[in-house]
Amino acid sequence: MLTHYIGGQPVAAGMAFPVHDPVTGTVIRQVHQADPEVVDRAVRAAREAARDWAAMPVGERAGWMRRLAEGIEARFDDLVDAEIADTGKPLDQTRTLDIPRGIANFRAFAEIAAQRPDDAFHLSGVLSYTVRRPHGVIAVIVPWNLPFLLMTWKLAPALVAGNTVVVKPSESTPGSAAVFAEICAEVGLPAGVVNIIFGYGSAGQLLVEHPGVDAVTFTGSTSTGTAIMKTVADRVKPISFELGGKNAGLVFEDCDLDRAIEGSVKSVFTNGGQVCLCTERLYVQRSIFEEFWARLAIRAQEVEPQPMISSEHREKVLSYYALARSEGAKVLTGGSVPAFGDHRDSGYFVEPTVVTGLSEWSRFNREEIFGPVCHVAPFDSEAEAIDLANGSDYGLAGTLWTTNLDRAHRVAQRLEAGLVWVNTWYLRDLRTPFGGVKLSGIGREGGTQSLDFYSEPTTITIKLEQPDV
Ligand code: 6OD
Repeated sequence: MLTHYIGGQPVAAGMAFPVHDPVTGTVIRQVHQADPEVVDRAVRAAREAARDWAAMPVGERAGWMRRLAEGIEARFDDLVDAEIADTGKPLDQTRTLDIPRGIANFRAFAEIAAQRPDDAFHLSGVLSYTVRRPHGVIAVIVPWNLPFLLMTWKLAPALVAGNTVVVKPSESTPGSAAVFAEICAEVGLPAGVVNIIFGYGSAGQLLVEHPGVDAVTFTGSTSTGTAIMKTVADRVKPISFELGGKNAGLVFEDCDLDRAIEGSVKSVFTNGGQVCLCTERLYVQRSIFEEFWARLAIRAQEVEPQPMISSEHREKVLSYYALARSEGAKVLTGGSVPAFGDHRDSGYFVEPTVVTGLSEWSRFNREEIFGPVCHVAPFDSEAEAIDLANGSDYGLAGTLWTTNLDRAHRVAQRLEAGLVWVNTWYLRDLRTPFGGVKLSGIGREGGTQSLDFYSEPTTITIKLEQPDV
């Protein structure tokens, strides 16, 4: 039974809930659900630790971040196992992306924070400078699609900036967070600096509304984001939200076609399409449209199906497959449930799917699906491609496939998105701002932008006596 981690101790309290293996649908573990008492205990533990942690020089906190990175390295295989058990991710992806990014997150933010100068302004005998203070206690609400990557992406800057945290992982994916709790204890992180509570959305709700929580960081659906926003509005808590996406990929006739097809396969189907950055709308210049979709459909058939995180999520994705048909789409490949003839048939798989023929105003083309599926449509001009990409309520990521350098810059700068990739997808430099516009979120994390969110500046202004000269 997985227990909460509060004040440096395992805490077995609250009802039990089951976690299912998405590959087989069977129950793999039981976990304690945080009730109001558990949430309160976790926030109090974080508050008690906050003063000493904030008073520690940043260089020392950076040292703790490096120790956590080493702790992750030492428990690498356990983290891989826990992450795969909860998500059904491929081993290769887990070993090369999910867990290594945890190590990279702690190392990167240790460096960025330790090297960051304060601001100073001098003007006609007036000296102003800023000092940055942590907020105090941060609620970290983590989704199920990249559980370890996204938990550490938020924890590292929050902690190095001097905050203590209460983390609430998704109810579907508590495993790697539970191993991380053990790592915190193993490296000797001061008690109460990291607290981890488990449970459904109701536990997250109790956490964000707790008066002892000073700020909230959340990655997940736009609907949960708006609910959190309403909850924290009365106390004006700072929020950082990375929410949904309906990301467009633009494929120009001057692209390297092989590269564009392989890149699009990756951007549509990675993690079973369960990444907020995945492409769900592909627009292809008309002269190469037929060849592109035909080859994409063949490649989609070669993609190993991956399980959706839960039976509910699989039902949601399948409901969009049905919606596509009822809205008049032509299904180019997929559109159903794969039959393996083995234990996976009771799991949460759906077929990688490509459809075409829908209007831009169809629900299929407007709503985030979060599965291994995209719609392909032709365009005639660069201006039309930009309009199509921008014609969405979301604005997280865009991807361009072109060998024309001028076009790459021109189009990239006109896309209404927080992130644009050219001839690649999901290539990350952790120092860059990361986040979205419109319904895709509020604020940016990454590099110094994370440190800005996890702290507040105080400006100190001194009138200097002007010496007689
Ligand atoms: O790579 C990252 O830093 C990041 N924040 C990825 C988010 C993916 C959302 O599904």
